[in-house]
Amino acid sequence: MKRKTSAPAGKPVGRRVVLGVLGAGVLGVVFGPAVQGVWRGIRSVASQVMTGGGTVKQGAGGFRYYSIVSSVPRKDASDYRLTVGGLVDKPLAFTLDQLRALPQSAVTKDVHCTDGWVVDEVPFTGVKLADLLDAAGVRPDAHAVRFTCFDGAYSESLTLEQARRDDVLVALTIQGGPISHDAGGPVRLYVAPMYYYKSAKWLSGIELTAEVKPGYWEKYGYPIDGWLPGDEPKHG
Ligand SMILES: Nc1nc2c(c(=O)[nH]1)N[C@H]1C(S)=C(S)[C@@H](COP(=O)(O)O)O[C@H]1N2
Ligand SMILES: [Mo]
Repeated sequence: MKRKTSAPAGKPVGRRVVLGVLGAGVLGVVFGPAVQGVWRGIRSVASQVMTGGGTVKQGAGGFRYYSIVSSVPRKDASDYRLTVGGLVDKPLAFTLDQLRALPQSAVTKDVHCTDGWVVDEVPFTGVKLADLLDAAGVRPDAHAVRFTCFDGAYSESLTLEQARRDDVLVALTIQGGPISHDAGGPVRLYVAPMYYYKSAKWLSGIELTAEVKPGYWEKYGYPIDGWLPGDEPKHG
């Protein structure tokens, strides 16, 4: 899996630098023009926050390993559960085998982190999030979906319309194999049209809510809509 050379290579220079000290222009010089616009000002916020207690390290195949907590329990088919609850007619809980038995979809797209690294053409497979929402029966007063993780800390959210897209998966495989623990397995969210921070690792809960609840990084200034350039729907 090749890595785009426009992404910052090797050691993440400047990740520990306090963001407020650096203007967006300086960040642009340090990191190059790979990520533009709103992201240039807030990129690397994630890494700086995580040096406080979480982890950033070089991952496999061009990925970096991100976690906001220093250790995450391991789960497998024996103890993994995914709940679907909140504003639904029928709250559900799935084991890993039950998720594997549902119809699987494939999505392949470049993965982009707001920190500037990119992994080209990453194939994911899994269950369409929309299928799980339909199985639970979304109530009319639900307009958003909140995701929680068995790391006990991370959260993300989407509007219901975003969540129903065909390229949003509850992913069970990446690059042709099971999702490793470090990559957020056994089950992670994959929101293909958005920056990778929207793709919650170690997914354990899907909750239908009346309105969008800001996720973990949104508290640090990340936009709730993480559209990749060109993927933003015309109607907004
Ligand atoms: N639970 C959890 N999910 C997460 C994160 C995290 O720290 N914890 N980081 C996000 C960010 S910013 C990115 S870029 C990707 C990183 O995925 P990777 O560690 O598999 O490369 O996961 C996203 N999902
Ligand atoms: Mo990220």
